[in-house]
Amino acid sequence: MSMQASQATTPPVRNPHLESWVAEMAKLTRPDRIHWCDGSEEERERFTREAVEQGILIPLDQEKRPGCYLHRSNPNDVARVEHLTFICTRTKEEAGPNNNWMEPKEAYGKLGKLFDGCMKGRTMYVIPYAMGPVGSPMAKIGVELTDSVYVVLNMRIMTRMGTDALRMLGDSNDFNRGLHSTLDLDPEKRFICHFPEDNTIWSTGSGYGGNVLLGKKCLALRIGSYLGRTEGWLAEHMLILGVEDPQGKTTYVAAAFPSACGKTNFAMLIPPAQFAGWKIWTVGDDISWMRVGPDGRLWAINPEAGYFGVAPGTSSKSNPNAMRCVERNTLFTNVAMTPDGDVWWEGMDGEVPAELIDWQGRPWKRGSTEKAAHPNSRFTAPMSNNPVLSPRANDPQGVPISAIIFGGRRSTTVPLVLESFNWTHGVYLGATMGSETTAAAIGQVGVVRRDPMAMLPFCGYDMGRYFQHWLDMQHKIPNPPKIFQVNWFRQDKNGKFVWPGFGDNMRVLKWIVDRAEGRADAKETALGWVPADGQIDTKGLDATPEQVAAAMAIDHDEWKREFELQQELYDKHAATMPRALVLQRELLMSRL
Ligand code: GTP
Ligand code: SPV
Ligand code: MN
Repeated sequence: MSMQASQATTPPVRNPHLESWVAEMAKLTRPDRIHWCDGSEEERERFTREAVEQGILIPLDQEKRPGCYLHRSNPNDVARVEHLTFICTRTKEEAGPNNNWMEPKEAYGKLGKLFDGCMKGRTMYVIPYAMGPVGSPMAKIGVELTDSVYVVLNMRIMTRMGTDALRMLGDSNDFNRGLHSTLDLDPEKRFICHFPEDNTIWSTGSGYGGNVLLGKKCLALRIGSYLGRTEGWLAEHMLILGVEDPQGKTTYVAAAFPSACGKTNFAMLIPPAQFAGWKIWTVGDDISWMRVGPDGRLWAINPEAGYFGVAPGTSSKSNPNAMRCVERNTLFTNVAMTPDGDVWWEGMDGEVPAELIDWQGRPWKRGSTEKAAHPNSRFTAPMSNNPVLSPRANDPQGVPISAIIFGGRRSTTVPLVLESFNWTHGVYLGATMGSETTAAAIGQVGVVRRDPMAMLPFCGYDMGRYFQHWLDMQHKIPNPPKIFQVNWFRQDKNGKFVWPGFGDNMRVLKWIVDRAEGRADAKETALGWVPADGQIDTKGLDATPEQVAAAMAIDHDEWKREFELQQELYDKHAATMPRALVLQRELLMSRL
């Protein structure tokens, strides 16, 4: 490590492959200091203190929110940047029409120039981390090199970070190599580049969430999906939850909803009062890695250790468990601050405060037309804060999945719940899913786009091949989960949600679990199986029978239009779209 050696802490576990790569990256970026993170409490305290001194973190009232801090990102840097995200494979075909592609040599050259000397005067933090429970055969190791202490503190919550991860790696060369620099946060220098063939990620010019916490979307989903295809498993944008029935039997479900479409809420759901004895346990709220177990079932782990959750809309009414998660040891990004040092966002409990400091640090008054918190403001909370954390969340084997759910945000057309006729039809339902865009990514909000399996921004290779991989998985899973589709977001003519959602989604989930266990009735429609009359328990539901009917309605004219909308997906992926999915679409048309 030549000139840096005297200013570097020593790695707590030695690994020559890792050390030579760190030295090489240090030669490129030229930091003043290199710090090997051990993940200790002492280290967290020190970095938190330094981040406060530098104005990167703002302490909140430590009595109201012990261990909690606020971070304000650059206003030009508040969400994922899909147009600046690249898959850098040898051929463009490998990345597919769903991804931006850059030739690997060009990408290394372009970002190499940006990285050249960029850490002068700064510290390079070496963050070893594990995605997945310690000791899990499904876990993967990554190492992120970054010049952002905010990234270090977030990665410490979101992953198993530090010496434990290094011990898991041992002297192996099999780890994801992540390099990140905020540079000067110039959007012109912002690139998120993935090199799946090298198990490498380079990220420049951003300091926000999915762009820079490289274990999350970059490794666990984009690189993960690529590895999953070659190694025969699935990396998905899915929550994982356990449904415990009154007899104490727990059934596990995984559900893919696009960004900001309800995964965290569903994963922490509290059933309505009359569901006595039913309980939901959170395994994960964003990502699921699934493999076939020795029993022929699909087994899932949550590779993460924390929640990077959407703040707006979170309240003790919509998601009481999330409110408990953020009571302590939580980092808030781009929320508003109250005059007494607490946090606030649109949709939180109680009266809107008369005065606030908005997410950009400006004074804000009640009645202002501008939002006080950014629509994509978030909390980073350790999963150990979750009162309904599944006792199996740290199980190295994961949990067996009985049902897979796909769900989009659709104000029209898509009914409350459907069960697929079979696996291939289920893959078709997931593949053709549409959803209205949200603030989780930069761009227009509220426009319907195809978001296959909620993976459009996260699939690290050609989407047609990804569909084929899903179809192929059927032959590898002797006891496959059943596949369902849901939509919580249908609206009436006045733009009001017809289905109350949140805790009441239990009513739909119960039917799904009962179907998976073979104990509920369904009726056939052109789209799939739907609950037979009376199968969705509406006792105590705050909705009229007309609203429930509107949520479940299937309108053939709307579906003929939907059928046309799907054409875009089929055209875009014509080169690799599996025949089986073309056939599924033709079958739907003939049923309609
Ligand atoms: P990412 O972290 O971006 O992947 O998002 P997520 O899928 O975990 O979304 P989250 O649960 O944070 O929900 C996003 C927004 O949807 C929040 O503002 C919620 O209040 C809202 N939401 C969640 N569930 C429901 C529901 O059942 N009905 C309605 N109407 N809104 C919901
Ligand atoms: C998402 O956008 O799906 C997220 C947030 O979960 S981020 O980590 O920023 O991608
Ligand atoms: Mn997500």
